[in-house]
Order: sequence, then C-alpha cells, then structure tokens
Amino acid sequence: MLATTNPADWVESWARVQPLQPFLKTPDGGQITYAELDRRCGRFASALMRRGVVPGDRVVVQVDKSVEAVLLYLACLRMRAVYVPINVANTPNEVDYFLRDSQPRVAIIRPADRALLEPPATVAGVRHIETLGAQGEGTLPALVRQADSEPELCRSGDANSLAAIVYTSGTTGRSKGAMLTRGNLASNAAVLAHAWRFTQNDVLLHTLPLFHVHGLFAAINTVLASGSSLLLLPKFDAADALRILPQVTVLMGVPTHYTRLLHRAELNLETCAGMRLFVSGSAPLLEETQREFRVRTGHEILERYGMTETLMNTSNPYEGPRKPGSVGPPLAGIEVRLAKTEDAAVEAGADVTGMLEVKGPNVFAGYWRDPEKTRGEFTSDGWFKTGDLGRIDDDGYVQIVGRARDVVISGGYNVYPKEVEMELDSLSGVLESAVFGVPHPDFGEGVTAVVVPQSTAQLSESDIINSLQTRLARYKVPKRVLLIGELPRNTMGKVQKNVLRAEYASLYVPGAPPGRG
Ligand code: MLC
Ligand code: AMP
Repeated sequence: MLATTNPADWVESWARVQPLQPFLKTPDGGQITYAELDRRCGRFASALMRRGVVPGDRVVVQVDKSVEAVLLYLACLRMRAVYVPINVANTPNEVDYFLRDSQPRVAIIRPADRALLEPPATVAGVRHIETLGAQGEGTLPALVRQADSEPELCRSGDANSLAAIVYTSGTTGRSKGAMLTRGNLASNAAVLAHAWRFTQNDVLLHTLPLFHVHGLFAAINTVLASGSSLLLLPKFDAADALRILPQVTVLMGVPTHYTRLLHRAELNLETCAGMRLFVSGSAPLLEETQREFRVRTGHEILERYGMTETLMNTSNPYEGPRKPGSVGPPLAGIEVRLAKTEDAAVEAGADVTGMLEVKGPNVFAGYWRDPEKTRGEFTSDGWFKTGDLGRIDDDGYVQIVGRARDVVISGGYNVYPKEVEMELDSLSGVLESAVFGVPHPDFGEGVTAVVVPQSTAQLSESDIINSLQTRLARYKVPKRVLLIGELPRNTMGKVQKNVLRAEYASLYVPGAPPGRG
C-alpha cells in the first residue's frame, strides 16, 4: 500500500507501478486499467477546470451509477474540488435545498432532469449545468472528449482540505452537509484495506449506490488504497450478484442485500467458493441472517460500523473471532468510548450502555455552514457524539443496542421521522402525524406513519402516499399510513413512539393481524 493524504494520488501511483492492472471491470467484459483510469481522470478534471472549477469549489452530482460517475468522483478528488453527491431518489424539491445550501459552481445531473432542475439551479446561482447519463452520454462526456488528460493541478494542503460534502438528514428535519476531508478519506481507506487484507488479487463486487459513504468511500477508496479491482453493477440485484460472484472475491453490502441473497437457491457453498470476504454494514445485521448465511455458504459475514460523519469506526476482525451481534473493536488509530451524559465518559464494561463517541483521523471537519450544529455534536474534549447507543465488552468489541436519535434505518438508508412528519402535517386534511420504524422483512425497518385527520377531512392512505411521493425520496415515504383517532401521548403531552412501535410491531409480518404488537 502507498501512503497518501489524497486518495486521488493512489490513481497516479498505481498507474506507474501496475499500469495494466484492471481498476474497474463491467459485467460485459469491459475494463479500465490503472493507466487508463489515470488518463481518463485527468480528462474529467480538465473538463471541470474548463467550466471554471477551482480547488474548493463544490460540484453537485445527481446522476445514475455508471463508469463515468466513478471517474467524475475521482476527478473531483484529483483537482481538489468538493464532491457533493446527491441520492438519485431525491425529488426536485429536495435537490433545490442541496443546491441552495452547497452553492456549487457546477451541477451534474441526468439528461432527463435538465428541464426540471435548471430553474432552481439558476436561482441558486449555479454557473454551469452539465448532464451525464447512465450509458455515459450527455454534455459532460462531450466536454471530456475535447479535454487534456494532464491538466495543471494545484497540490497543496491536502490532508485538511475538503474532499466531499455528504448530506445526511437530521432530527430537526433539515439535512446537513457533513464535510469530509481528503485526510478522512485516505486514512480510512488505508485502515480498511489493511484490516480486511485487500491485495492486488482482490475483485470487489460493487452493487451499492455512489452517493453514500458506504459505496463511495468504503468501497471505491479501499480498492484504490490496495491497487485491487472492482466489478461495477448499476444496482443490487440478488440474481445478478450471484451470477457474478465466481468472478469476484469480496462483497460489501447492507443487511437487505444478505437477506435477499438468502432468498435465492443459488446461494450455496459452490457459488461462494472463490469468495474471500463478505462485509455488512450501514444497518444492524440480524444474528439469524449471520447464522443462516454461515450454514448456506460456509462464510461468516464480517460486520462493521460506520456513519457519514466518521466513515468506518469499528470492524469485526479479519483474523480472530467475529462476534455475532457485535460490530467489533475500533479500527486502527480510531478510539471509541461510551458516554453516559453529555460530557462524562463511563468505564467500559459489558453491562454499561452509553452513547458511543468517536475520535480519530476518520472524524469529519464539521457541518457545512453550521458551526453551531457542529459544536453541539462534539464534546468539550473533542469527541464526536454518534447518537448511537452501545456497549463495549471486555474484549473491546462494540455492540450497538439502539439510537439516541429518532431515526429509522430502512435498507441501509437513514430516514428521520421529523422530515416525514413535516411533510405529512403540511397536507390538507391532516391534523397531526407520527412516523416510526417497525421490523420489516426486506428493509430491516419499515418507515410507518399514523395520521390523525381533521374532523371533516376525507383522507385515504393511497392519497397520502401519492402526495408524499412528489415531495420526498421514495425510500422515505412510509410503506404504510394508518389513519387513527388520536396519537398516544404521555402526561407531558409527548407522543409515545414506543407505544406505536409496540402496537404495530407485526405490521409487515406476513399473515399477522394489522395493528397488533
Ligand atoms: C428502495 N426502496 C426503498 C429502499 N430502497 N424503500 C425503503 N427503504 C429502502 N432502502 C423503495 C423503492 O423506491 C421502491 O418503491 C420499493 O422500495 C422497492 O424497490 P426495490 O426495487 O426493491 O429496491 P431496490 O432498488 O432493490 O433498493 C433496495 C436496496 C437499496 C436495499 C438495494 O435501498 C440500497 O441500495 N440500499 C443501500 C443504501 C446504502 O448504500 N446505505 C449506505 C448509507 S452510508 P416504489 O414506491 O417505487 O415501489 C451509512 C454509513 C455506513 O449508512 O455505515 O455505511
Ligand atoms: P448514516 O448517517 O446514513 O451514515 O448512517 C449511520 C448510522 O447507521 C449509524 O449511526 C448507525 O446507527 C447505523 N449503522 C451503521 N452500521 C451499522 C451496523 N453495523 N449496525 C448497526 N447500525 C449501523
């Protein structure tokens, strides 16, 4: 592995050391070697520079997953622009906020979204809008074709300079941009490549989206750090993944991927014979999934724990016991402690539960344009408060037992109830609402809403869901909306979500009566 403070440097180094090694493969047999990656990243960087992008400028990207999307990300790293990925599921209403907040010089969007997004982008002061389609078409690739592969680059101040702003929703309902530095990205990738024993012989099956830290940084940067290869699929599909498994050695996924794989008869010892490692994260992996996977494949899924603001924090060991239900000890150079109250750390011990706090080179630089929020999320002695509740056992393994924040994790995506409740409450005929998560067989937790209609209103579940779909990304829209007479409240008037979670615990269990815990 080569030491660096900017993951983009790995592209140039590997291009010299192993020019013909494939970096990226596609299912149709296509591939990009490290030498070609280096040239093409240069061209993408030149194209951005021709649009006036200078180091520190934000580049907002809301595009489908493609080879070119990977090159665009790496080009931003190379030319020291700040990459701002946006989930393709986000509606124009949500994108409008990201554009106004991040104030990019350039926005790169899907060709079909141009008419819809050009007006808000212009109002937000975006200088240039370029398009990039799933097949590599659009105005950006046209610009790239005419660009120089060796642009003149500024190379100063790498470790602390901003590499990306990744938006994450918050308990207030407003998304905030987590500022990640090049040093955050480079250190975390180097640590993961070592912890998970990546070598040049590895091929990572990449099925995750490119707009979250899991698919973008944990996956791509770890491949770069180790000079290995990735095989890019446009999205996760269990049948496709299983067909391709014999060509790869590592899979990184969310628990939903593993439960979907378990539903397929082709998941067996033989299909997985060439695999070296299965990693799971972004949401809790059920012990039952872990057990069933071991029986069917002979592989023990390695569970790790991360978040947007900190990248990866802990991991079960590659060698040594992987404890089911645990996310393992802190990764090298990273510290995790438990805090009982605001600033008081408590002794580690298996029976003590507290808020997990993290310190290390992986921890982000704060929230974009929100120093107050940043201050509130760090302790006075500089630890980041994760909002996750956990325990640390005598071997130093962390177990996540809950969340201090009101958040639902659905298929690896965080959904903040407040954001959904605000949209619900703004609908005509809605008096009030409450949103919560209950067990879901596919997504782990299913976003669920109860709505109290105004006395004269004629509301239906499907109308409410249809209205929400125009405002919120699909994964945030409740899978069920139940109309009820009143919300359960405690004596202080606070809505008792624990009561709702208990009452609707079996809502998504096939065959169970609705509304019964
Ligand atoms: C899709 N849908 C979801 C959903 N994903 N609903 C709830 N939760 C989700 N996660 C919606 C679709 O819009 C569709 O709605 C319906 O559910 C069925 O879609 P699908 O075709 O079955 O979904 P699919 O496209 O296959 O997506 C499922 C998935 C995807 C699990 C593959 O959600 C996914 O890639 N998740 C990974 C998320 C991730 O990368 N998280 C990392 C965050 S970083 P409709 O209405 O159209 O029928 C992080 C830090 C860390 O957490 O530690 O890593
Ligand atoms: P995000 O804010 O989208 O980056 O999501 C980060 C959150 O996902 C963390 O704060 C945890 O609550 C959760 N998470 C990530 N990995 C795991 C895991 N292995 N087990 C349980 N929760 C996890």
